[in-house]
Amino acid sequence: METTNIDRARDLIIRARSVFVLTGAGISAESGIPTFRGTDGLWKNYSTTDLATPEAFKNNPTLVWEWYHWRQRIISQAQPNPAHQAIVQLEKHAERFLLLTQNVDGLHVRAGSKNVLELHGNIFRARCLLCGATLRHLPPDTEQESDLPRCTCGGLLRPDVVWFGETIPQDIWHTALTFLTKTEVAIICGTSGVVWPAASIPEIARHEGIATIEVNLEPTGISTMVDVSIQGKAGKLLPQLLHN
Ligand code: BV8
Ligand code: ZN
Repeated sequence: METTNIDRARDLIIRARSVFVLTGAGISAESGIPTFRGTDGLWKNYSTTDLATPEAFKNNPTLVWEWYHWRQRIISQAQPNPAHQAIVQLEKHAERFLLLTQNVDGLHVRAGSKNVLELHGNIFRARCLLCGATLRHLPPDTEQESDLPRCTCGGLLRPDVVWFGETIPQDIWHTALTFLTKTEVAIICGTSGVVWPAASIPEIARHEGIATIEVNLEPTGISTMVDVSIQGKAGKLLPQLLHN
């Protein structure tokens, strides 16, 4: 009987004592959260890259906070989906496990993942531009975005996420790469692979001779680079992959 890509991927995972997972917006799509580059990624005709920048916040903090509060409301109503849950099970079975997510929605932690690094920050955390304090921040009850969120010190708060043009947290990046170079299998799930430096992970894995598996709805720029590329919905495929 022909060995399917799922069989090959499942075999790689079962044999691995150490597993690295990289996720992107696609893993939260089945929780109803718009992806970044998909058709549903637009808000009031702004593209995400128009708004997720320091310049956008400097020019119009009210508009940027309105976008983040809109996203926070969608995420608060959302639930982790079977893809998030399958990764929780994988972590329980692997001897060594690390999940690096590009997502800021916090759904992996809500699903029960433990060893999670949030490369681009968290949408429910804000940071004070004046004193640097970080704190949990939820959207105002009313949709009116009259006042900008302020710190107790009076400073303006910004979302504690990494915007385009901002450097990623070097400690997180270093921890992720150190783990990656010592792992046997890297699963790359639900990312279009266009945002750097996360997009460099499949290349680094291949260079280190690590087996790479991609799970994505459609082919991406890394599909020809990985050892096994499986197309379909993460919520359906990951449970199949990870349940031996
Ligand atoms: C930095 C937080 C440098 C904010 C985000 C080198 C080359 C080219 C460009 C650059 C480069 N170096 C830096 C850049 C610029 C930039 C960049 O990469 N730009 C891109 C657009 C070209 N990178 C940066 O600015 C980064 N910083 O490198 O610093 C530097 C150095 C010194 C000094 C100063 C600076 C910082 C990037 C971080 C940006 N912040 N998020 C917020 O969320 O509000 S990125 C944002 O995109 C999200 O985090 C998102 O997760 C991430 C990546 O996108 P994806 O997750 O892949 O989502 P996308 O919608 O694209 O794709 C979804 C995928 O899922 C699709 O493939 C789809 O098919 C699939 N899918 C959908 N449904 C399903 C599914 N798959 C499975 N099942 C499904 N059901
Ligand atoms: Zn402050």
